[in-house]
Amino acid sequence: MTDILTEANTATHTDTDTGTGTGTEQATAAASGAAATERFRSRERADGPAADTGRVNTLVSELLAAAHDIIRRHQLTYAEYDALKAWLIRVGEDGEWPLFLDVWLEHVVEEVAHEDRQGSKGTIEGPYYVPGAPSLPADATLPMRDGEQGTPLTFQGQVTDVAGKPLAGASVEIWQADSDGYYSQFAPGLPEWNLRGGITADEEGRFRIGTVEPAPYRIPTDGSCGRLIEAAGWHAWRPAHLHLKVSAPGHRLITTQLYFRGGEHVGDDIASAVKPELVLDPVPADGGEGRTVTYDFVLDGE
Ligand code: MBD
Ligand code: FE
Repeated sequence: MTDILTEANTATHTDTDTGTGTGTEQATAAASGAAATERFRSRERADGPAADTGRVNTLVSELLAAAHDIIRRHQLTYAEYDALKAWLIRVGEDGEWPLFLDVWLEHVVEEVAHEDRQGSKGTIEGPYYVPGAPSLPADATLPMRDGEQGTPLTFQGQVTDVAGKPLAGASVEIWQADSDGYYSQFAPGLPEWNLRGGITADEEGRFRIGTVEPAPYRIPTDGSCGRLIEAAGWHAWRPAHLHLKVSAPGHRLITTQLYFRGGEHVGDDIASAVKPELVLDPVPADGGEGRTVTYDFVLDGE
């Protein structure tokens, strides 16, 4: 079967495409997919209600009816049906279900889940969060390699409630890609907790985190999501971003991401996860190297 969506893709996400790289091993879609699938299976969601099995009939019936409608309107052929089947099988083999779902569906789930919030905006979590990162004090530097590449960034701010009351001891968890666009635990050659940390804010809810600016993230080109992107003629990029989970007892946890004004793909994120409120404006650091930015978080009450 000639397969428009599953033929081997010769382009790989290698060190040479992205700069200095993570070492001799190459990052592959299947390896990062397998890690993301494992991570998803062992995760527990700390926020939101449990799933309601009473909705399965309605939701799945409507999803299938939408698919039937597309098949009729576009006169789907057997060759296309077979390509779809082969591709769906490959997504599972590559472990890319977490990536596929988080890139193309999660943004709408997040929009629905959080439309009633008054406080800071959230956005999608994506496939690369790992709980249990090293605990850090309110003024700290994220774990990183000696000579970690990338523009140094000081990310600081305060966590308050919707009335502006500081939330003492709030938790600010951060995870991000490095300056080559790789996440620790999902690409080879990186220290386990590189650029991941759990900060406890001070008595006034303030924090100051030393890190480096991440690079934009490219969906692996050698897996099934990459094949889909190529066949559809889309681009494979997410803008550079910091991921955060901000929480305090008695308040709703926010999962969010922050982007950099003027950065590549801030205007056309493949994961549709940019909101205007989430774009940072860093300024050159006072008398130091790199840049500084202040961003405050407002948490809704429970
Ligand atoms: C990412 O880094 C990410 O944040 C999302 C949502 C999807 C793929 C890669
Ligand atoms: Fe990300």
